[in-house]
Amino acid sequence: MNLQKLSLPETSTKSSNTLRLYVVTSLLVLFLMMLAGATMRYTQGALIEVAPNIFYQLLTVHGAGMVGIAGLFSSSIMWYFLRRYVDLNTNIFLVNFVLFLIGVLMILGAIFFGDFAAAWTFLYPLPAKSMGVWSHHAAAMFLGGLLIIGVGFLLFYLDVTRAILKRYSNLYNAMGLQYLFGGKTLDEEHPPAVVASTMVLIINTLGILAGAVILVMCILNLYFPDDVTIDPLLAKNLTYFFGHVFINASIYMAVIAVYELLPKYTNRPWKVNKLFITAWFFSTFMVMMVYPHHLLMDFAMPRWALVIGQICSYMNGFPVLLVTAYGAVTLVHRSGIKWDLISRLLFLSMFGWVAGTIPAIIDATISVNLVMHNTMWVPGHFHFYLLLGLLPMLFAFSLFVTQTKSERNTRYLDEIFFSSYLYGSLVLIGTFLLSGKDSVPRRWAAHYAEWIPMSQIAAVGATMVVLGTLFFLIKIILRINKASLTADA
Ligand code: HEM
Ligand SMILES: [Cu+2]
Repeated sequence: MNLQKLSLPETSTKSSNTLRLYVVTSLLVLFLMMLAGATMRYTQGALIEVAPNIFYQLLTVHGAGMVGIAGLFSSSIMWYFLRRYVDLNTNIFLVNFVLFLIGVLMILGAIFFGDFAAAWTFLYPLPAKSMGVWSHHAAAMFLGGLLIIGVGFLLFYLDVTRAILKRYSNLYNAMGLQYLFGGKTLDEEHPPAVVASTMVLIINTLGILAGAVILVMCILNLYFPDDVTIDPLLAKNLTYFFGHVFINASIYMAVIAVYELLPKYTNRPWKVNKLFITAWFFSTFMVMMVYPHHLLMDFAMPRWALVIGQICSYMNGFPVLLVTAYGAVTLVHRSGIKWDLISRLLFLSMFGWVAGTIPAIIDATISVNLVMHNTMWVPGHFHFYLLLGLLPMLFAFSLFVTQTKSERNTRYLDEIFFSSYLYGSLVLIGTFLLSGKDSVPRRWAAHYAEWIPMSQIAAVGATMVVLGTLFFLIKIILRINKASLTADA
C-alpha cells in the first residue's frame, strides 16, 4: 500500500483544525437530530405532548439534518483518506464546511422561525401549498439553504476530480478499469479509496446537479407561479434521483473507513481484485438507475421505468456490499484481531449495511410496495442501514483519528455504551419494521391507541441509542484537542 502513497500530505494545523471542525460539528448535529427523532417517537407513543405542527417541523429538521450531516461527515472520511493518494485542497474542504453552516442556518430559520414543515424531500408542490402555515419566503429559505449546501459539495467534488485527474489522468484509470478491459496486469496496490471516491464523485455530482435544478425551479415557482410551472412527475423524478443518490453516496464515502482501518486491526492489507473493481463499476450505474423504486406507486410513470427500478434494486444492493462484507470477513477471519471499540464498530457496520439492505429490497418489490409504501416499514429499512451501517463507520473513524498515546482505559464503559447503542438501534428498527408490517402509516404526528405500545417500546430503544451516542460524543470531544488528528499518517 505504501507504494501508492504520496509523500505524506502536509499535516498542517489548518488541515487538522478543519477536520476537527468537521468531526465535532457532525457529532453534535447528529446528536441533536437524534433528540429530535426521539422526541417524535415519544410523541407517537403518547409519552409527551407535542403539537402536530411542531411534530412536522421536527420531522423536517430531522430528515434534512440527518441526511445533510451524513453527507458532510462522510465527506470528511473521504477527504481524510483520499488525500494520502491525491493532492486535495484544504481550503476548498473548508469552504464546503462554511457553505454547509450557512445552509443549515437558513434551514433552521425556515423551520423554527418560518414554521416550514414540508419534510426534507420538499416534494413539489407541497412547499408552495402550506395552507397558510408557512410563507413563500420560509419555503424559499429552506430550499435556498439546501441549494447552498449543494454548491459546497459540488465545489468539493470538483476539487476531488481535479486531484484525481492529476494523478491518474482519467477517471477510467482511477476506477481501475484498465485492469478489467485494457489487459493491463492488475495492480493489487491500487487503493480502494480511489476507486470508491471516483465512483462517488460521478454519482453525487450528477445527483446534486439534478437536485439543484429542481430546487431552483421550485424557488422560481414560489415567486412566479404563473410563469414557472413544473410537471409534478418530473419534479418527483429529479427530487428522488437527488435524494436517493445523495444518501447512498454517503455510505459509499464512509465505507472508505472500513477499507483503510480494518487492515490496521488485522495486519492484512485490503488488496483490490477484479471482482472488487467490477462491483464498483457496476454499482456506479446501478445506484443511479434504481431511484424509480421511490415512485412505484406513481401510476403515471412508464411501467418499464418501474420494472428497471425493481430489478436494479435487487442487483444494485449486492455487488459493492458483498465484495466489502466478504472482504471484511476474510480480512478478520483468523487474523487475531483485537476487538476494541473501533474494530467492533467497523465490523458492526458490515452487519448493519448487509442486514439493512434486506428490508430495503423487500420494499423495492412492486407488489410489496403497493402495501408497504408510506408505512413505518420505510423508516424501518433506512434507519437499519443508517444507524447500524453508516453511523458505526462514522463513529469508528472519529474515534480512530482522535486516538492519543496516553489514553485512559475505558473498556467497561465502552462495552456498556456500545451495547446500549447496538440493542437500542435494534429495538428502534424492529419497532419501525413491525409497525410497518401492521400497516401503521409513516409521518403521522398522532397515533391511534392500538399503535401506541409499539411507539413506546421504540421510545426506549431511541433513548438507548441517544445514550450510546452521547458516550461516543463525550469520549471524542474530551480528547479531540490533544489528538493531532493525523494519528497514523
Ligand atoms: C436516535 C436515533 C433516531 C431516532 C429516534 C429516529 C427517529 C425517527 C422518527 C420517529 C422518524 C419519523 C418516522 C415517521 O415517519 O413517523 C424518523 C424519520 C427519519 N429519520 Fe430518523 N431517527 C434516528 C436516527 C436517524 C439517523 C441516524 C438518520 C440518518 C443518518 C435518520 C434519518 C431519518 C430520515 C431521513 C427520516 C425521514 C424523514 C421524513 O419522513 O421526512 N434518523 N426518524
Ligand atoms: Cu432509493
